[in-house]
Amino acid sequence: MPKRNSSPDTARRAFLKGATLAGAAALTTPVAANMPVSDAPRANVKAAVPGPRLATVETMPPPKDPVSQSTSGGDFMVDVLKTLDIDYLAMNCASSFRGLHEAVLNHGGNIKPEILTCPHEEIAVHMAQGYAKIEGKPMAMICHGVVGLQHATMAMYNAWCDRVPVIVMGGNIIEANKRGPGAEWVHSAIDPAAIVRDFVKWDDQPTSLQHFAESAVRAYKIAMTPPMAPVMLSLDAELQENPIADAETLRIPKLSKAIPPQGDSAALAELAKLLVNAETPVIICDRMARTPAGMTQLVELAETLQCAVIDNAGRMNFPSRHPLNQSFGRSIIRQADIIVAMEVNELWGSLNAFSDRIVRSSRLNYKPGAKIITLGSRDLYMKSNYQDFGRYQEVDLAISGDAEASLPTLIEEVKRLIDDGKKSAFAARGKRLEVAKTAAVEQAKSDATIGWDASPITTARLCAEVYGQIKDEDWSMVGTSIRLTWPHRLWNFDKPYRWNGVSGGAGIGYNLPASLGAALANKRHGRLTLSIGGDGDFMFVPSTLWTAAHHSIPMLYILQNNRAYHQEYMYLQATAARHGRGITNTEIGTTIKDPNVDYATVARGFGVYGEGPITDPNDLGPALKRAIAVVKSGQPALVDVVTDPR
Ligand SMILES: Cc1ncc(C[n+]2csc(CCOP(=O)(O)OP(=O)(O)O)c2C)c(N)n1
Ligand SMILES: [Mg+2]
Repeated sequence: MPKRNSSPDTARRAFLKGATLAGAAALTTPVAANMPVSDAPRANVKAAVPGPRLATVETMPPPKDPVSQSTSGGDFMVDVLKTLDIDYLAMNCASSFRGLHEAVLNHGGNIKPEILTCPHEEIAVHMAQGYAKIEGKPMAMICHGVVGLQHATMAMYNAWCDRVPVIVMGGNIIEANKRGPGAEWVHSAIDPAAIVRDFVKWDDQPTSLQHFAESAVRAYKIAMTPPMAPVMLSLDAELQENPIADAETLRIPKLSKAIPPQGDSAALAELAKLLVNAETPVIICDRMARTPAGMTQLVELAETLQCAVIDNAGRMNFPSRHPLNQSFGRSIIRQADIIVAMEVNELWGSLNAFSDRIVRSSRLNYKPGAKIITLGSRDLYMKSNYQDFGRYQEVDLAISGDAEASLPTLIEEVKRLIDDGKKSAFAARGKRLEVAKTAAVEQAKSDATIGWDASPITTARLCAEVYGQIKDEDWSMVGTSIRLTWPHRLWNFDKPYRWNGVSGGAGIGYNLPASLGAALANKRHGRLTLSIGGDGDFMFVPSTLWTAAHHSIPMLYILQNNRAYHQEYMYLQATAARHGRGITNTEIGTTIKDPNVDYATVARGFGVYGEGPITDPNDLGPALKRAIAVVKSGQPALVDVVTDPR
């Protein structure tokens, strides 16, 4: 990478030199090449619109001179994307955006954006989700009319619930009289974004190139303003493919990113007072750290107060081994007199215990009378249909503002209020928390030895073996299978890129492609990317491995193969038990056996190094070592580990 394509004449592509570009970064010089215009790649109408109903298209006389135009709207669109510093365009190719696709290659030189070939639109969006969380900026994806968008939807939902920016684009043919019969009709819509409008932050369907420029810049700005989220632009195929009529009037507007808002300063001062005077303050955080500074600041606040931090791990918020990290000692929430929730999406779930085993019931998990304060952008953005906001939680003070942006002021206020008396009380509190933390880590290490030599391999042994192999590398753990908490209990997550959060919408099929997107972002930093994913998750999107091999994206993917959709298997068992009918039938529809999948062979089939299935725990270390050597050489590798369910 990047893969450059040969390109047609510069003259045709340099048309925009005359366009007025105010403020935006200067246009990147189009690719120089000496290919004569007549040798430029031609559209293959047959291939672009296959199917028996297209006889009319196929029997039409070939166009007289398909290269008579010297500009295309797609070229201008590419120039707009370049000013937005978009490195990648993930896609599954399609005729509805062939104009933009061709312009990316032949006008843009397949650089900024560079095309990522994805066998499924869900892979493309999930890659963008994983990438943005490491890189701190979005990538773009483009999909085919209504059908590609339908494939993209669940991943867009995950990214939306996860508050991650993705620039989604889709091809469409707006004018009915311009659509070819068959596919171009069934793939077009008057309002393509209708299907995703509930889970994008903004969308538009530009009807001119100037409109495109303004909407693309606006879309980027909206996507990147906290709370971040995907945005969607529908692109008319004619607008992409036709010559530019008005080059001299086109203008790419300046992008000015919105500065994330701090919470109200008086409210932050009030919060500081509550925190400093509290006996047992507890901070709960989820999608708090937007940038590496977020973690540093949260550490500073917690250390200043010597208070407990519960990290729900939606981002890399707080070092896992920090003495104040009490994420696996949540009973502290029951002792808290002040609870501060930072960028916690569903606070009710953190403050209440819920059971659905017999009847659906819940109970408070915090001390009655404890003061609850929220700090975050959650209250600033809400939609009605999809219920990702969770149950209503009563709070005492709701401070609206970006938590990371508010931390410096909060820290300053807290420091101002601390005297020597407080300092020594805080130090004693910190000592107690440190003792609890040390005990929790020792307990985790001891728990991890249970069934150490068992086969199938315990998930604890798996995680311990993996950590043994990576701990001296500059590693980045970018995903885990459902409910796998061992890494956070056992490993030292101490840098902002050590962890990349979770799916957001709990839509399975996230982990493999999102991990690959994160691996792409990590590649240029030379980090060792690894991820542990469930077999069920893998089965949705196995062809992600082909993209990994095709684009040489190094990633160690460890398949936690319990030969089941085990979470659902357990739910079904609990339900059958409750209904008093026994669990003998519960493997039906919940297991991935008979036949067992040979994932290493699947990986090799996609051109990826594969190890496994590993069933003997003693084989695990050597297999991981071999796979890591492959990853360090710049290629992806998969290790299939047959584990127990947990
Ligand atoms: C798109 C989608 N389909 C189905 C589910 C329901 N579901 C939740 S967990 C799960 C099992 C996932 O299997 P795997 O990745 O192997 O993890 P395991 O539960 O075995 O640890 C399923 C199917 C879901 N969350 N999302
Ligand atoms: Mg499984």
